[in-house]
Amino acid sequence: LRATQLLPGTMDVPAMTSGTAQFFKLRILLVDDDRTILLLLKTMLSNAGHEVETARNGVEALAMVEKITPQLIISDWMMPEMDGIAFCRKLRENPAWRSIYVFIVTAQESVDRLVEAFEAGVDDYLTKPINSKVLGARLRAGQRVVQLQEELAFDRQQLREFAEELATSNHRLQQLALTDVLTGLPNRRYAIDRMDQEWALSKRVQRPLSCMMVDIDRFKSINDTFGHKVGDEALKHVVHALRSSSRKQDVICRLGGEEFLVICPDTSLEQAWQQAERLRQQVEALKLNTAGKQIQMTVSIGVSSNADTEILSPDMLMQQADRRLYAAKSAGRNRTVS
Ligand code: GH3
Ligand code: MG
Ligand code: MG
Ligand code: MG
Repeated sequence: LRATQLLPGTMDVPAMTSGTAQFFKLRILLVDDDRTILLLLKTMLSNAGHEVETARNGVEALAMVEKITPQLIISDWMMPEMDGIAFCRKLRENPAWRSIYVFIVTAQESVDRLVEAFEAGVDDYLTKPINSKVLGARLRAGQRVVQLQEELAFDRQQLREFAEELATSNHRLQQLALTDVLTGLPNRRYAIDRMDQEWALSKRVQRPLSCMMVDIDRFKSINDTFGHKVGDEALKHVVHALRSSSRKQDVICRLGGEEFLVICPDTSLEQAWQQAERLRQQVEALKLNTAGKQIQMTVSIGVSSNADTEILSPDMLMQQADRRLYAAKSAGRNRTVS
């Protein structure tokens, strides 16, 4: 009796897709307090190829939604504990469940009731007794919406991943553009930017900023004597000495060739000079051997500080250090001038 009441006419469900469109399998949740109706609908929809779960009331349904995240729900209106409308309102409170396509099944098609249902977040309704052709037709409409939504969500996810990849590779490119390949130190471009920043910071916190310009002495002759490869290794040893003689806050940059800039924030000229001397002595003490011969290396260093009232810009600070570096060269190399 119930079967005929529910499904007058035929039990077969029309194909879920029309034309050449591919069948789109739905994850469906059926909610009804009537076991017979649940079973009938479940059989029908499962036979049509869908994945179907059932719940006996709104509370059970919410738990099931949590568990399987259905794409489509067909819920009875009148149920004990939590009716279909209350269930739908609850469902829509969760943003993750906003896109679930919801049918409400009602006995009367009164305007007020339908308005109430749509206001609760229902997408479509079915009237009892459910006609299988009508169900099939409306299911297809719901399917279309679900499919479009999933395609959109997929595209959005793809876009998000693409944007992330782009940001990562952009960041890598930027780093690459600011890094010296041989030593891994920041390069001249970075040095100039960083110098500007440290200058501004030094003015703001009213602490001195110093810098040192370091150049390897007669490096060309090391290359000429031992070859470029050995020259590269020798250069790396100097970088190591630069690192070990510097403090955490110092910024060591390779300006080019065998010339380095060390930015020393919160450092007076005197402190920077002492640090430079430590570096100079470390390089002098380096024991490098190649092909049975010892490589003797030294550096010349020019030191400057913005505590000097004549230094009015980061550019002038670097120029001052450069002038003093060349003074150190002229004075015989392997020395620090401040
Ligand atoms: P000075 O004491 O006056 O600084 O003499 P110098 O020979 O060090 O100065 P110069 O500027 O004439 O030569 C620098 C040399 O450094 C020239 C170049 O062959 C060498 N050089 C620059 N970059 C590299 C590098 O990455 N690897 C190697 N092996 N040599 C380099
Ligand atoms: Mg009921
Ligand atoms: Mg040199
Ligand atoms: Mg040089």
